[in-house]
Amino acid sequence: MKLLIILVIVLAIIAIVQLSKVYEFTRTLRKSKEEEISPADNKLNANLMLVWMSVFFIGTLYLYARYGEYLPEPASEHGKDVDWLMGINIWMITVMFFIMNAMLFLVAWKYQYKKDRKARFFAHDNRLEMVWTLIPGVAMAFIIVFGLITWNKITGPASEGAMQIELYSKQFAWIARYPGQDGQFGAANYNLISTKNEMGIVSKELIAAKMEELDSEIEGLKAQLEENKKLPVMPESYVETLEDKIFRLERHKQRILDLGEYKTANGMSNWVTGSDDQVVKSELHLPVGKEIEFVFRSQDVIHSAYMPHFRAQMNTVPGVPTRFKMTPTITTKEMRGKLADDKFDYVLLCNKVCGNAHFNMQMKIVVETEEEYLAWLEKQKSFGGEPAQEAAPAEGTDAPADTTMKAAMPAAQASAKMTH
Ligand SMILES: [Cu+2]
Repeated sequence: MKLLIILVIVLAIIAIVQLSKVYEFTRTLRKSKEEEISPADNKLNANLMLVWMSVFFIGTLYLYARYGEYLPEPASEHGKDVDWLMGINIWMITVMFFIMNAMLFLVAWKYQYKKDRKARFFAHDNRLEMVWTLIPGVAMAFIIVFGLITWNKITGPASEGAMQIELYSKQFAWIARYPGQDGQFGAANYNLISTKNEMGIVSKELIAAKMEELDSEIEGLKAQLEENKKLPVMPESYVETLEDKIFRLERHKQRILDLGEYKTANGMSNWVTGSDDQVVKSELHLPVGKEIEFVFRSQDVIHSAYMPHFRAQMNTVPGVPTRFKMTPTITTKEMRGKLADDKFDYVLLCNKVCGNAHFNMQMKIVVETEEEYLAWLEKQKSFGGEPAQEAAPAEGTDAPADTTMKAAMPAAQASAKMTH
């Protein structure tokens, strides 16, 4: 098959070469020069400009009609502003597109070569300069000013009663965290990240667990070194690697101990506020009509939280928390009705090519009434593995911070004393 295609291509090239030779030969017979173009050819080319312009414009309009509306109406308050801005931008671009291209083709058609025509020459025209400086200038200023107003609305400080949800990104999944009954996220630190604590949440249990994990790893390595002392079989470089590993693990432990404890805004220890946080991996539930402040963190690379139906997007950057706020206005149920599609679901996507499973980094979003949302939230487990209500610490906990700490991690502290 391949051979056949190659054969066809080669034959076609030979045919074209032969045809052009025939053409050249007839021209020498007619004694016309190559650079001379007949008026008929000229006219044909000029008219083809008009034909091509029409095809181009009709094609563009068809694409607008076919793909112009690829998203349903915005399902968030600020989404209307974003759509309005987008609409204005598209209108401006479209009008300019048609004017510029019409000029391009019409000028080529109107000023086709005529023997007696002479071109007018002028070096400068102030009015023209004004027109093509002022119009784009004003249009740009308009777009930037209104764009910034909308941007500030989305990223400005959230109002008093706004609820917070943290979205945590990692290759290749989203994790949502709700702050629990105390309304505050527990502290998080990358030193605590493990397979059991993907978000690196700081709590007494999680610190103790991580310390235990590091201790057992160190013990294992030390045992290997002891064995080698009795019967030296390891190469020198491997011994050095193991010693270096132990040094790093000890340093990791020290960093966890250095995390420090402090009282948060409502007087609770930062070791404790995390224990009632609710971590959800399957679905992101949002109450309709309520302002939500999203806080974004990333574990590994830059991802981008994209919620197309809410016209919302924000990069998630390792080490730099980002945020925006939005108010959902249409529940999933209502949107299903509007679209006459009972399988419709809102979705959170990753919009930054972040690795080989990027395409599948998504999470279903469910927008529901406040009652439905609260009923769902109650069923979600707190980080300690308990239902939220039971795990919630007593209100206004004034437990002295250091006792919490000691009770929390006897094992951790004991091992810390041993090694430092
Ligand atoms: Cu991603």
